[in-house]
Amino acid sequence: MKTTKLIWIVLACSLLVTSCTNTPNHKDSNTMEDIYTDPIILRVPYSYSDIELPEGDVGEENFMSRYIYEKTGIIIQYSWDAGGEEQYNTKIDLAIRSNDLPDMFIVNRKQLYYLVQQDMIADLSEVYEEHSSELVKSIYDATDGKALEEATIDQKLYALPNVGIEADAPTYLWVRQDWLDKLNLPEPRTLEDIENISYTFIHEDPDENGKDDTIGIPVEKSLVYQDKTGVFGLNSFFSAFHSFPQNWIVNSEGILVYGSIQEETKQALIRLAEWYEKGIIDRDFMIRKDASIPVTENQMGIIFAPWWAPFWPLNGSVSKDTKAEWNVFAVPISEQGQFITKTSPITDRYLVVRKNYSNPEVAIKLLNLTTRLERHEGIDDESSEMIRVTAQQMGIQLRNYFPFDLLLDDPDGVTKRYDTLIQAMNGEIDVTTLNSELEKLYEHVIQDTEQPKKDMEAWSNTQAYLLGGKISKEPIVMVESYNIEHTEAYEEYWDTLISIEMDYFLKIITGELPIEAFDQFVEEWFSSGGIYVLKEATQAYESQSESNMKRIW
Ligand SMILES: [Ca+2]
Repeated sequence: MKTTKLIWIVLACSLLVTSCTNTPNHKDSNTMEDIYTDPIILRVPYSYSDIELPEGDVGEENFMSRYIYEKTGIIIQYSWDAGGEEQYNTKIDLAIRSNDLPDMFIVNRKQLYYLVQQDMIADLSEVYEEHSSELVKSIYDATDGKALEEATIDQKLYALPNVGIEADAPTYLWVRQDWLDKLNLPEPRTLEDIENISYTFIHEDPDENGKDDTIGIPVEKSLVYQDKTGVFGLNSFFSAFHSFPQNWIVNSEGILVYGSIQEETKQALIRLAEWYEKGIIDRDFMIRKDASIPVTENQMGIIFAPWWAPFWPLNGSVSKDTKAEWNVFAVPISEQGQFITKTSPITDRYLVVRKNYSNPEVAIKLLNLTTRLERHEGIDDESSEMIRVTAQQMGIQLRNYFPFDLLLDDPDGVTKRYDTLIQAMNGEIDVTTLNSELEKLYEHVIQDTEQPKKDMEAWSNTQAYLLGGKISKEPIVMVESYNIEHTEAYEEYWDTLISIEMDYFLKIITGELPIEAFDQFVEEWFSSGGIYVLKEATQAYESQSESNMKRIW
């Protein structure tokens, strides 16, 4: 493909240690010179899952709100709360429909476009320029302007976007190394290798319990992840065929196409149907309530998952069976020998302020504050140290107490941590210079090396950052995926189109329909509104490339 970008992640990951260490002389950007003298009330919705507060704290009357008030003069009040992401989204949709908005809140991309269209949120262009900290600016700049561009509509910045981690894009293959060794199987590279390993695991009793109880590779019911990747998605299986279902990519002729209706996807489905028939993939994946249970029960030895799989679900496998040794591979490779992945969206969450709120700059001031805490920028003063200690005592990450869930992650964060840990282990850097987060990681690595699998948090951290960090440095061919969710036709037809697609794909995979049905699917896709979605997507893509050209010239 002409348009694919070859990104040697390896190159992007040198010279990293300095930014990971504390800079003692840095001005404490947290002691704001401009604390509001007349306190300002800010009503925010609060989304939590499993949050616990120290004794005496209730709702917004908590240590984080008191800290924010001390540092900024902003009084946080909860307009309502939601127990998790799904409920939060429903409640935000309701708030938007009834025009009863909190002062400041997080939305997804679709909600952002709608709010702008309805003129319901504030233009943050000026307050961003005026109030953003050097740190926040530098993180947005590190995305080559892409993050802010995503939140800019008609040259106005309507939101502060999050910044994701590059290492979150690929779906790797995690395999039981102890089973490979036991059965004398080579490390997987190609689709044939994976098929052979899965087949052998299923038929050769790798756990030696005398029972025929090992099953095939678990599969996510949606087959792939449209946006950010996750556990059990087959994204890398498809991309080995240069197929990108549920994604919009530019083909070798420079034309925007929908991945699901391409010939490459047909080829991938042919193979997947064969795998289903032979049991290479879990034959019960469509009726399985929770695919992580057989992983925990150690009934399977291969899963597709991102670098962070040791945090979940592999920790479950190892807690149950300490003999389990998981290894990770950047496979399957394509016929040309490349590991291919689509890009992950740089941003997918947006902090917005309702129109006519008296002080829209609070959004950027609070983001300055939370980002500084999250990044361990500068040395903590006493109250900053106190809130860290409190969160640690509760066993909950500090970020979960922030009044909004928006992180400016370091795009290179995973590989940077890997490099730093390796240097610390080799004695190449002084571990006392590490910030508290890295110090903790390093302690976990040492702990897990001395007493493997004794402490699961130490095991997860060690495996994710050493194995997952190392694999994230392997060369990857990145194929850019475009978002078209802001088009009207998308809004109107997408749900129908996706349900037609899933219906055909699942029936083809399970053999209920022959592969010839794929051509019928393509026709039906076009006639069910796909033609309009494609037309609007193409217009959006072309105007975007034009505006990109204008910027360059
Ligand atoms: Ca067995």
